[in-house]
Amino acid sequence: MDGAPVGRRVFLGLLGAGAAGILWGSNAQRWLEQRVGPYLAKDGTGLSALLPIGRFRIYSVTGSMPHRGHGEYRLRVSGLVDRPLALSYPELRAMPPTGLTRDFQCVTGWRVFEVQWKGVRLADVLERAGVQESAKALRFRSFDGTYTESLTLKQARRDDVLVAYELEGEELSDAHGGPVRLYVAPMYGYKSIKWLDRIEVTDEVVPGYWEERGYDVDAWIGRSNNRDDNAP
Ligand SMILES: Nc1nc2c(c(=O)[nH]1)N[C@H]1C(S)=C(S)[C@@H](COP(=O)(O)O)O[C@H]1N2
Ligand SMILES: [Mo]
Repeated sequence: MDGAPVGRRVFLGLLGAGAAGILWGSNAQRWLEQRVGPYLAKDGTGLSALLPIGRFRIYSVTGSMPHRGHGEYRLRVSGLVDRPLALSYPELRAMPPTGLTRDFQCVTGWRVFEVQWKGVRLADVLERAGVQESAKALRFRSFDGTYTESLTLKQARRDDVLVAYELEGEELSDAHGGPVRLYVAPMYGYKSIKWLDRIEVTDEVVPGYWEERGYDVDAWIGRSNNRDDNAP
């Protein structure tokens, strides 16, 4: 854990700043996310960090806020592929974009209505890498060094699964997992890994960070984790 420890006073200060940000509008929101994001508060468990910024809560299991600039960013695709990739940010941007507007739901109960996402379809990235016959699943890694996620190949090829670089019409902030994160629209938020670093194409599903801690690997909204009450 290399996040800065946050004292109660600072935390309350951030809450106040967050509330003010809502009043100032989206520019202030963005400023807040970039500037005060590194001082994320840890909750009682020490596992997750959250702050009410904008309409989202900001989660980071490491309690830190990794940063990678557009210039140095690469999305690596390796494993059971014909052409391993290291896609730069401009290369991703040059691929055909897809926009999606959907509710964003965390399995713990909070929900953000009608969030606008933009990115490239994960299916297109996989197509570019040339997935081999024996492949069955994907393993995702974050440059926070800890978080992982998984999808079956069938899930990954859905039209509503994006390698996302924009949120609400703006480049993804560090807080929301920029410059590039996964966005798995039909599943709970924990599948949407932030600070996406690497995709490994594998022959079996390897459960991700929260899945090793009890959450369902198939995280369909409304159909998993005994949360049918949240069905859309
Ligand atoms: N790397 C990383 N990705 C992550 C998480 C995390 O802690 N670390 N939390 C997940 C969970 S549980 C949710 S609900 C969403 C929250 O996205 P947000 O922080 O942009 O609101 O990110 C998901 N992706
Ligand atoms: Mo979540």
